[in-house]
Amino acid sequence: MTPAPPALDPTRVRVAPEVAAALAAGRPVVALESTIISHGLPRPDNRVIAGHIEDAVRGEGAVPATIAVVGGVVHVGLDDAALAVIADDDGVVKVSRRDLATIVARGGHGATTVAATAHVAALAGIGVFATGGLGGVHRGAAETWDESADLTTLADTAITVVSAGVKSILDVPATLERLETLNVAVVGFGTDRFPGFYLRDGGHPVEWRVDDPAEVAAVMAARRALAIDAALLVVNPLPEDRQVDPALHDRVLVEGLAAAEAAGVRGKDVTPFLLAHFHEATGGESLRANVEIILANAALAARIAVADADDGADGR
Ligand code: PSU
Ligand code: MN
Repeated sequence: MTPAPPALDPTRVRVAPEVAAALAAGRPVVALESTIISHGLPRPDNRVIAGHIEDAVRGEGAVPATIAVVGGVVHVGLDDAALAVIADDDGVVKVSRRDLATIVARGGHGATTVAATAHVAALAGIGVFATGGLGGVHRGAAETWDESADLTTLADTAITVVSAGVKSILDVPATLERLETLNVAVVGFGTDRFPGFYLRDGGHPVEWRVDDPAEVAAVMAARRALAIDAALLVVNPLPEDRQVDPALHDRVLVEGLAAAEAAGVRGKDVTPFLLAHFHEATGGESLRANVEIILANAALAARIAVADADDGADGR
């Protein structure tokens, strides 16, 4: 179980009452990111799916805490009005960790990436976080230097993150190398292979395998005892029969990379551009997989948070 949350300035960070009560009582809480709602999923489904993600956490006995910035206040746990802003407002900015303070100072709306969400979750004392796919090293990064701040944030943020690996829109082997360099531990949940988001097997091995949430909780407890302040990444693949057809995947990937290049897309617009291309070019098949992934990750994160809270109750 995570240590008692620190006191926060409520004019800048507002922890929803249900989340605050759960944290104070040592009950399981799962943080959720909001960039997937604003920039990763199409309207109007995005708002409905956001609700389903929270339901998936509740279904396993944990409290969901979706994180976003609304009117310059970082929200840890969104009410309906705040969710409506993040899902539907055209003024919502994609906010990484470096942007957080600026958007707060300006009083703006922001959807948090994995980096920003992990930072806020750790600040609020939340130990487990679910996302779909992590950012990583982009193809061509040796020239563009385009590497997601998700990686360096996970290097110095003590949190357990559940993701379906990274998408093949990225340079997957380079991302794995960076995770190693940055001291981010990776464990495969029910797999020895690093998942490729839409694909069960992203083409590379994972060194450590776990098969049970209690095993993850045991690793979390050991990490606390050893004061390891980097993230633990739990990679959770789609079942084989739920993945996107690999041939379709490979074709759409090549087209999407070429389209991004032709359109001159750069910087933080690259990921949303490629995600939108996938959703369109697969006729909704990638969206189907994306939704299944985030629901599965939310449920697994909740089971891990429950196992971790049980450990805490045993005094570990
Ligand atoms: N990768 C995905 N889906 C996503 C994202 C990444 O497969 O929705 C989002 C996440 O919020 C992630 C962010 O933290 O994009 C990374 O963006 P960038 O590469 O600009 O750091
Ligand atoms: Mn980038």
